[in-house]
Amino acid sequence: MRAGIIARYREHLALPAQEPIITLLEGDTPLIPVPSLARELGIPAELYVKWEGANPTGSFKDRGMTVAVTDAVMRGARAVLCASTGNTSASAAAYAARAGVPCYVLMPKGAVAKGKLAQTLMHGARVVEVEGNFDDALELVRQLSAQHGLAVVNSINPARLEGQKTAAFEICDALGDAPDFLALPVGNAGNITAYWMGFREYHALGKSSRLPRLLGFQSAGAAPIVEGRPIDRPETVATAIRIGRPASWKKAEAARDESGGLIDKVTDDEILAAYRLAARREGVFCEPASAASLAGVARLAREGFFRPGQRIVCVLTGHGLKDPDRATEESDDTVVLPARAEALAEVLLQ
Ligand code: AN7
Repeated sequence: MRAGIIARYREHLALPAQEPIITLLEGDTPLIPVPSLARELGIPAELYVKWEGANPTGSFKDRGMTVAVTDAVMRGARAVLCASTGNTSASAAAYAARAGVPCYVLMPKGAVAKGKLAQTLMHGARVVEVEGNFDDALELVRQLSAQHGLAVVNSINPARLEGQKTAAFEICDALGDAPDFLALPVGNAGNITAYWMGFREYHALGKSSRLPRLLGFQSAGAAPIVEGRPIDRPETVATAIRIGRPASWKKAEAARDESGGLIDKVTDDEILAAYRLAARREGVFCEPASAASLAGVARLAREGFFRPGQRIVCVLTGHGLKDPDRATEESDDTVVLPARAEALAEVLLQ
């Protein structure tokens, strides 16, 4: 039975005992072995995906949002506020609806996938499209919250990272230990920070015998950490990680260095190839940003990076249904036929 991450991991969360807990029974997502994908990508190691699209609003953000919104309600927040490329806002809007508090969202104008916008609006958030990018929107959020006492639920809120670290616990619980490598997309860099917190904490408690090396991947057109400088006009098909000034930049570098890992970039073409492959070979339909983790691992595999016997977990951070435009663009057209059996057989069975 799903219990939600607060009930399940309460003793590990820096959260005072409190009611009510605002939850949609997030977490407990599947860790799926993907041997066909491993074969196809020439990976000699065991490959798994952590399927975060199985969360209530279809992304990993729900793990952080249950803690952040519970905390905001406890503090008597008037409303919650976030900047978002779409998944944070979908999650914030859902948890705010459940808590009965207003949700205000600043989005980069015209740059959010349709499914995410639909979710955010459907849950009743007040959405403002900012004439700028995500980084501009987050800067506005910082200014606004300071002046008006609103609860910011972006990952600059430590409660978000507390919740998101539970994904690392689940992976260790499922495998019986930490994997050799954990690969994930990097945008605002909150998630890589949270995973590293989670793995370190489990290790310190003796619940795992070792620590994984973290492999973070940014889009080539939005790779500030890789380039070592902020990107003023980030561009990528992976709109979720179209971020030029990650808030947790330094913490992501620390996670990379302390774990002996790396943060690299992958091109849009590599991302889209991995996106299609996961859907077609394994039945796992993630969004483009999520496929950056697979694309990065595919690249490293080509360079002979992995060894037999190792275990790699790729975090698939969000569901493919969030970006229906990209999905249809990357797929074949449908066939239109008159409603007659002969015509059908001719097309399908030739
Ligand atoms: C699917 O929703 O920043 O490095 O505003 O939606 O922790 O930022 C989303 C980020 C990866 C990057 N995969 O995680 C937002 C937002 C998906 C995402 C990331 C995001 P971070």
